[in-house]
Order: sequence, then C-alpha cells, then structure tokens
Amino acid sequence: AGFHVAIVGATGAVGEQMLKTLDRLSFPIASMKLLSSARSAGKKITFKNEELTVEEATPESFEGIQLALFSAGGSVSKALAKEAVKRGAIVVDNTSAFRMDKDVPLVVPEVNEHALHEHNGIIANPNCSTIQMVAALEPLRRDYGLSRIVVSTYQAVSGAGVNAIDEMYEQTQQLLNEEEIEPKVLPVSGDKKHYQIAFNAVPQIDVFQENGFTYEEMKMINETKKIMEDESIKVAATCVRLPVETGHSESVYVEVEKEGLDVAKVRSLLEEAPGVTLQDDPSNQVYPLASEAKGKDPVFVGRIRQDIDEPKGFHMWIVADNLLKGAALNSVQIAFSLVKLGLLK
Ligand code: 11C
Repeated sequence: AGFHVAIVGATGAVGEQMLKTLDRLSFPIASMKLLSSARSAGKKITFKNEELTVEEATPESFEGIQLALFSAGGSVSKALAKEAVKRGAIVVDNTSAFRMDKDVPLVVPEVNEHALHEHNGIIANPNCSTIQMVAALEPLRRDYGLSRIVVSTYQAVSGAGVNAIDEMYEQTQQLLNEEEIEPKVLPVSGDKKHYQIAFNAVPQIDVFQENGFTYEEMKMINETKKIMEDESIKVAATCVRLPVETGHSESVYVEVEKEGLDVAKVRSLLEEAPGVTLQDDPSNQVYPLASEAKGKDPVFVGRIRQDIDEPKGFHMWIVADNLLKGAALNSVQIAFSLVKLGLLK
C-alpha cells in the first residue's frame, strides 16, 4: 500500500533531499517516478535500493501519479503543475510560481495546516527563509499577536542550487591558490553582473524589484502575511548571501501586540513549539549555528533578548537547514498532512 509519487527536479539539491526525506520518514510509497528537464534525463538515482532512471518531465509523465513534488524551477512548475493536476495528482510545489495565487494554499504545517482543506490541486511550499522564520514566530503570534518583524538573513549558497555550491568551493580554492576567479552564478544566475561569494557577504538574493527590495526580500514579506493570515503584520527584510554551504541564519526583531511577554516566556513558548528546538544559553555560549543545523530537521532558535528600549520588542537568531525544513522536509510534511487530513487517499 502507498501512493504513486513523482519528483520533478529529482537531480537538484532539493530533489535529492526530497527522496532522502521520503525514505527516512517512511512516507507510504507504491511507486516512485523521477522526472527532470531534458538536460538531466537519463541520470540514474538509487531509491530504496532500486536504481531508477530520471525521465524528462512531460504532461503525460503524470498519468497515474497521485502526488507530485515539484522543485525544478518556476518555469517547469508553470508549464507542468496544472498538467499533473489535470491527470489527478496533488502537486506540492517548491517554487515561487503559485505561492501568492489566491486559490493556492501556502503551507507550513506547524502554522497553517488547516489551509490545506482549501486546495485546488496545487499546494505551494514557501521560500526557505520564510518557513524557518514563521515556524519560530508562530507561538508568539498565537499568544501575543505580532505587529512588526524586521529580519536580516545570512543565507547559504545551496539555496541557489548545485551550481552555486560548486562556485563557492571553486572560488575558495582558486583564491587560496592566489588564482584569478571568474564569478558566473551568484548572486543570481542570469542577472547582469556576478560577484565573488568566497570570503564575502553579498546583499542580493534574487533580482531587484522596482521598490528597491529584492525578490527574496519581497517573498519573505508577502509569504509571511499569507501564511500567518494577517496582512496587518509589518514585515521588512534584508537578504544576504554568505559563503556557507547549507543552513540559513536569520537575525529577527519582532514586536508583539500584547504586553506582558518576557524572555522566559518566549523561551517556554518555543520549548513547546512543534518543529522548534531552543538553543539559548548564553552563559555556556549555546546558540544555533548553521554548521550544526545542517542535516537536521528542526528550526533552531537562540540569542533571545528583550529590546532595551521597546518592552514589546524581542531579538532572536533563527537557523535551519534550508534544504530540509526550508524545502524538502516541509514538502514531505505537507504530504503527510494531506494523508492525515484525508485529502490524499
Ligand atoms: C535562496 N531562498 O536561498 C532562496 C532559494 O523561492 O523557493 C529558494 C527560492 C524559492 O536563494
């Protein structure tokens, strides 16, 4: 027993983690189909001791598929997600293609699992930097309300894909060898200019919008309001890429609506929160680190401080594996939620 599942983008950094996560969490699978662009078709991937050949994704690929996890870029999702739905599949889409569509739920199960009931075939998985932030802030929102969030991110190169990871290692090696470097991928593959990522901090993730924010920053702003179902929360974001392979870190300042919150209460709310692990013991230098979050499921939170001037303001450091909770794990959790709610059967 189990479901007929397809992964679109099986050869990518997130696709690889989707396969591992489905296996590790024992998602019930009757059959697995691996799909990709024409360029990666033909590659072999082992899943549950079986060697599978990656096929080029076409509309017909989705015949008989019940669940399709997409992570092959927005244009692939735009071209094929509705074709999959037409053929009876539920799509969990890890791109930004449909996230802000009114009839598409944007879901972090710990925050708004109930939104899945409204789905029309496609469910969007939020942006990685948004997921970890809302998972950590949801317990504060529920009990105290949120009025404002100001976030600065310190994002890993794996968020930009396998080519960005390769570029970071290659540049690091070249610079250590005192060789010339030739940036080609980051900050945004396809943008006009490229900058050094090794030994650097680059304040551009995705392309600039007319208002001066980047698309990544606007995703954090718009997606947070949609997931938390509250347009009145003021959100501002500055997104920065660092030479970290995997693990996004975020410095978050949050103001709550109600009075009476203090650091001890924030800690106890987060200790109880599903999917969150508190790592906050300054006297013993305990705080979240990207290097330790890599390969782990939880969202780690530490460095919790009450603002010195604003009693309703709190600062914290939120870290998660961007390929797991930020992408593959959240998608698989959505799939489990669909089963639990009787929406996938
Ligand atoms: C990054 N957050 O770190 C991006 C990657 O909308 O799903 C995820 C892009 C997205 O570059």
